[in-house]
Amino acid sequence: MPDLILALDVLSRSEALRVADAAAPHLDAIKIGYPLVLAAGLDIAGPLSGFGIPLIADFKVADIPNTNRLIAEQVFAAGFSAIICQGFCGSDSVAACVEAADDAGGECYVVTEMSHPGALEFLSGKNAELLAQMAVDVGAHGIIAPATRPERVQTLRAIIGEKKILSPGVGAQGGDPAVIAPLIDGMIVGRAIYTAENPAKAARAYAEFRR
Ligand code: O7E
Repeated sequence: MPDLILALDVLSRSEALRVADAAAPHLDAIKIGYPLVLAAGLDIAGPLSGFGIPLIADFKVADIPNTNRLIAEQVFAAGFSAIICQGFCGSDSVAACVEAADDAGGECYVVTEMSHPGALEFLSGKNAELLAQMAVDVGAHGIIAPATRPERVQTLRAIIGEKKILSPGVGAQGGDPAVIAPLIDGMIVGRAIYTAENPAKAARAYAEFRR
């Protein structure tokens, strides 16, 4: 059963710290990305690190290897424990993020199939399976796979074996935590916690699905 990872896509420093403070006792990691970093600055990583749980950088890095490495080095220098990259740029681009993660003692996760309906146009089926195999081949620490499609998570699990699966799509996107929890290593939940009237209570409810 999985860790609970808060997707903290709020748009101010004060709101980020309010939600994180309430939910932190029930969390195993916090994931932040463009919404919060563009609104509040990368410096937000400092106070969020103060909650004592790992911070995951979700910039879905998707560039040439040199640029990916430069981005990944900035991420780890800012205090993050893990970075998320896209796989579709190819194995050399992903390897650049994996190497930067290894150098920093961190982790790199590769997006395979995404959770939204439009993912079915390009980022699913055989392509997702090729991305998962590539993530294994370049030594990534795990993949991102959709809580909205548990059967696809099972298919991708068969490819990656013991590597970790972090899975968004529970709650606001309709994924069922009871169904997906036994299949994954990390459950990513955003709006169902940070827009809740009582984020602590919401986080505690999702934490019930942890190991
Ligand atoms: O729907 P929510 O509010 O629970 O938020 C889900 C979070 O997961 C949000 O930050 C979104 O950007 C992210 N996400 C998906 O929803 N679907 C995906 O396929 C991939 C991600 C993601 O985070 O990728 C990297 C982990």
